[in-house]
Amino acid sequence: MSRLGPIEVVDSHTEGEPTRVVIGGWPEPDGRTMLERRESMRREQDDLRRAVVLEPRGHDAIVGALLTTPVRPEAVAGIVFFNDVSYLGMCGHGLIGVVRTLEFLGRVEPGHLEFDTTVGPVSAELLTDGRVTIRNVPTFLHRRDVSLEVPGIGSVTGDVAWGGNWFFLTELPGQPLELSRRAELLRVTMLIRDALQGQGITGSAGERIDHVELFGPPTVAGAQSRNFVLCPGGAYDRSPCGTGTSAKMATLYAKGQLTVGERWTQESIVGSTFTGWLEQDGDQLIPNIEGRAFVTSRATLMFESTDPFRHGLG
Ligand code: PYC
Repeated sequence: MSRLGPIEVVDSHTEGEPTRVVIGGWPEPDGRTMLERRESMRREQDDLRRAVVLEPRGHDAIVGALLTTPVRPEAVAGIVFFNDVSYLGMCGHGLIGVVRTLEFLGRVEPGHLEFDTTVGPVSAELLTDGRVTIRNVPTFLHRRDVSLEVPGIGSVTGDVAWGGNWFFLTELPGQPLELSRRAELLRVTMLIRDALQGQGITGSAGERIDHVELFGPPTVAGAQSRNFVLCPGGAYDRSPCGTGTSAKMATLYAKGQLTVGERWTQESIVGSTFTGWLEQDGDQLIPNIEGRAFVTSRATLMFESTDPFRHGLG
C-alpha cells in the first residue's frame, strides 16, 4: 500500500462527464511501457486510485487520469485512465479533459499534441476556441448481430465493438432514452452486461465487455443519434462517450451506413454532443472525436491519518 499524502488535482467536465487529472503527489508508477505502469499501479498504488475517485473526495462518475512521463519522445505525457472500480484503456472525454487541463496549467498551446496510453498512442488537436479534436486508437466491429437472452428483458440483439474499451451496442425501442429514466436504464444495461458475461460473450481476446451502449433517436438539432452508456462501475456517461462513439462509428462503417470522413454527431443522455468521423490508415479505421471540456476546480486532496474514510468509501 502506498503512502497517502496530499494529491494535487485539476477537475473538469467534458460535455457533462467529469475528469480528475492528477498533477502532483502521486509517485510515478514503475515500468517502461504504459501497460507495465498500469499493472504497477494496480499492484502497488490501487489505494491511491480509490482515495482519489471514490467518495468522500470523488464519486462514481469521475474518471481519473494520472499523467506520467511519456514513452515516446514526441509525446507530451503518458496517461493512465482509471475509475471507481478499475482502469480504463482509452477515455475519449478524459483525453479532451486532459488537454484542456494542460492548457489551463499553461503547459500546452493550441496545436497538435501526442500522448501515450495503455492501449496505444493517441493524439489531440487543441483548437484556439477551446474545442479539442482527439485521434483515438484504431476501432473495429468484432461481432455483429449477437443474440443475447437477458433475464427479465428477453432476447436482445446487438454488436460488439472496440473503441479503446469494449462495448456492446444495441437499441431497445421500449426503453426511451430520457435522463429522468436513468435508474431504469442503468438497471437494464447492467442486466445486459451480466448476461454478456454469463453467456461468455467477450472482446476478441476474451476481455470482459464492460460498457453497454443504448441508442435511440436524437433530440438536438444536427445530431444523428442519442445514447445512454453504462460505464464499468455502474455509473452512466454524461457525455456521448468518446470510445463509445468510436465503437459506434466502426459498427456503422461495417454495415455500410457511414463512410470514411463522413461526420457523425452523437448526442448524450444529457443532450451534449460529440462530432466524430473516421479516417482510413492502411487497413485501420482511426476515429476522430471533437468536443469541449471546461475546467471546474483545482484542488489539493487531503488525507488526515485519523480519517477513517481516507482510502475512499465503497
Ligand atoms: O469518453 O471514452 C469515453 C468514456 C469512457 C468511459 C467514460 N467516458
